[in-house]
Amino acid sequence: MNQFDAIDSGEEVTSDDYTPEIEPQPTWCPGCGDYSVLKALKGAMSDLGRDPEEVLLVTGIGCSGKLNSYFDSYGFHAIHGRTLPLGRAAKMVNEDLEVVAAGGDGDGYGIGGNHFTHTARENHDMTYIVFNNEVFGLTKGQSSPTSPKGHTSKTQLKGVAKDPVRPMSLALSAGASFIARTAATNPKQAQEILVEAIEHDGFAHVDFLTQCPTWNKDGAQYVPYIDVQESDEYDFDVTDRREAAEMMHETEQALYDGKVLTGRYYVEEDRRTYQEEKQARDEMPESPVVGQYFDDEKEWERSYERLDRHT
Ligand SMILES: Cc1ncc(C[n+]2csc(CCOP(=O)(O)OP(=O)(O)O)c2C)c(N)n1
Ligand code: SF4
Repeated sequence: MNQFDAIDSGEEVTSDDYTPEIEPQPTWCPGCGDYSVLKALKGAMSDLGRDPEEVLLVTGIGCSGKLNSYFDSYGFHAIHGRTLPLGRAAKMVNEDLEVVAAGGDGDGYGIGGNHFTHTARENHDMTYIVFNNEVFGLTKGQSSPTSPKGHTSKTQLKGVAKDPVRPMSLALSAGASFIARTAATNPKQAQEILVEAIEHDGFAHVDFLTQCPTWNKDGAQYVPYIDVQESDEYDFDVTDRREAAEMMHETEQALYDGKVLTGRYYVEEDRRTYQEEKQARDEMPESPVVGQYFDDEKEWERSYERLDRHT
């Protein structure tokens, strides 16, 4: 039994359970792709029957970071680029918690890029949604790590001189065990992919293409998507690392040629999560540490004694 079993009221969980009682008027621009992420995430949680009390949503700084103002679960609005270390820490002390981290491409692949590679490497059991709109939205459209080479903005008047980050390839080489790309224009697939990502035991990375009609009118995010699992044109094994790498490479190039491919790219089921690795080494208890805070007074007295020794 986990600590959340008592919460289960037996009633069906619906998307509305994730809507704040006093619902704020979203400050996202009309037509912004971020609305789709909110809808897909609420839908995924209700498909999974997860109560809001069992869920922690950690968001970064950016338009995307406003997600937890409109999503009623436990929430933490982290500083820029720091969703993953916070989410990891929460999951380490309370593994019954469903941890979802979410932020923009600037947040995740730029300032938080180091955390991205190491969280993937360690295979923490959590879901990471990156709103990939290819610009810094909140700070008014500067070029971001996923902006195409040559992209012009107020700070890049002569066009970006760098090649863009290839996020799925990066996640794969770093060691993520579930990698997918979906698009705001594809709400059904987005919701299904989020269900699979959240259910996955290990680090699940979802590159979510979100259009920014205010600052990135030329992005490929508006082009109708192709689902690589549905299309006869593509045939690859999502459990085969080499085949997945080739498909990712093709997909990430295609985006910059104006063709949007989406789907599941890599799924590795049999790898231990970081929590399991630590438990196998007797470095982490089987039951959540957060529970011991309430159950085992002595343990905490001992740790306070240890603290005293350092003062
Ligand atoms: C340490 C730090 N550096 C810079 C900023 C300024 N800043 C706020 S949001 C943002 C970019 C957001 O872009 P992105 O992560 O792509 O999210 P979006 O707004 O597009 O959803 C920046 C640079 C900040 N808040 N903190
Ligand atoms: S600036 Fe772009 S990303 Fe931000 S809310 Fe508006 S459309 Fe969305």
